[in-house]
This record gives sequence, C-alpha cells and structure tokens, in this order.
Amino acid sequence: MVSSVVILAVSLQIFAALAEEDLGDVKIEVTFKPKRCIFLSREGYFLRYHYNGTYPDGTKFDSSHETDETVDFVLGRGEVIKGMETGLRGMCAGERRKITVPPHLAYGDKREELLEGSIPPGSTLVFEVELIEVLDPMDDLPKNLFWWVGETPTNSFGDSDVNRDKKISKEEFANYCHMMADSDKGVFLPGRREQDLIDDMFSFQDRNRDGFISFHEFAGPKIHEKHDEL
Ligand SMILES: *[C@@H]1O[C@H](CO)[C@@H](O)[C@H](O)[C@H]1NC(C)=O
Ligand SMILES: [Ca+2]
Ligand SMILES: [Ca+2]
Repeated sequence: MVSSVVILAVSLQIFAALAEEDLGDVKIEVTFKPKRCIFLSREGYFLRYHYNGTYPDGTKFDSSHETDETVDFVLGRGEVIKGMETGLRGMCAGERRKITVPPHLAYGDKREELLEGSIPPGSTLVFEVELIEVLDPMDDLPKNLFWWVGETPTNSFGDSDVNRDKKISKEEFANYCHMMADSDKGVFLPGRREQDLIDDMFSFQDRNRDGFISFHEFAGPKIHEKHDEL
C-alpha cells in the first residue's frame, strides 16, 4: 500500500515534468541561401560550421567566433546534440540557418559545462549557423577550385581587367568568377563557400602579395596585347 502510493506520487511528478517540457521538434529557418546550392549535407558527410548560440530571449551562451574555431564533425554519428544532427541536414556551404532546439533534443535536464559558464538544465537553445564546408569523405577526386564548362575562354585576363590597369584586383577577380558561374561557363568546387574559393585562387596567383594579380602571375587563359607594350 505504502509503496504504491509512493509509486503513484513519483509517476505524477514525472508526468508533471513531461507536461512542462517542450517536446516539440527542431525549428529550422533558412536565413541565407547561396545562389548555387546543390551539394547538400547528408549522413556520413564531414561538416564545418560557425555558430552563435543564444537562449530564446536572445542572451548569448556561446559562439564559435570567440575562439575562431569552427565545429568540425561527421553528420549522423551523434557527435553533436540531436537537434543539430537534424538541423544541419540538407544544407549547402555558405547557407545560414537559425536552428531552435528544444531541451529534449539538446542537453535535456542535465547542466552542460562550457569553457565559460554553463547551460542550465531544461534550456531551449537557438543556434545561428553558417555552414563553411561540406565534404563527402569517400570522394577522393582531384579538387579543382574552379573549372570551365564548354569552351575555355581565350582571354580571361583581359576580360577580368575591367578598369584596364593591367592588373586584376580582388574585386575584379571575384566579379569575373561569379559572372562565369552565373552564365554557366564555369563551376565552383561544390562544398565550399564561393568567397573562400575565390580567396584561395586569388592568393595562390598573387605570388608577390601586392593585392593584385599581374599579367605574369595570372594562371588562367591570357593574351598579351601587343599595342599595350610600349
Ligand atoms: C555571429 O554574430 C556575429 C556578430 O553579430 C556575426 O558577425 C556572425 O556572422 C554571426 N555568425 C553566425 C554563424 O551567424
Ligand atoms: Ca584591373
Ligand atoms: Ca601580385
């Protein structure tokens, strides 16, 4: 008799606790989608992302920007909280999302210790996320950062150098790459942010690090324009 009363009391308590808890699903809001968004994250893929973590009232609890270290993990292996396993699926590099995770898909009723401070039990967490990179680890094809579709242009240097100063600025270079991709004449390596690919291609060519790609430094198709040589 005594024990059944105890059991009833305990189960009522559990019931009350469950009723209070938000057992809803993860909420995913896409806040930025890149123009080209075709290579999507899926189970078994390697992902790299930045995040700002807040409570629903906007108070910050953590951010990857503080240490400038991305979260690097493989999707689908329980390396991150359940809510993020769901929230980061079907996402392309450069995409941004706001992912709201109810407690039972985050740390539940446990206190989570952070580098600084801790997340109280029963917290709903809001992550603003930017996916930096998504890779299929089984794919070991050579990784060109950019390639031509159809005919290779004959004079990319001249076409990029819009202001005709015989050197290519970062802006000219970025505009040209985007123009080629927009007109389906070129393709960026999928799985990385286009701005990162442009940065890498630019610094690879700007060997003397003066912030411009000279005619000699330029690695793409180019024609020396003789009348300019005087
Ligand atoms: C985090 O917040 C900072 C400052 O507002 C912002 O610059 C950064 O883009 C945010 N990061 C993400 C992943 O949303
Ligand atoms: Ca120029
Ligand atoms: Ca240079």
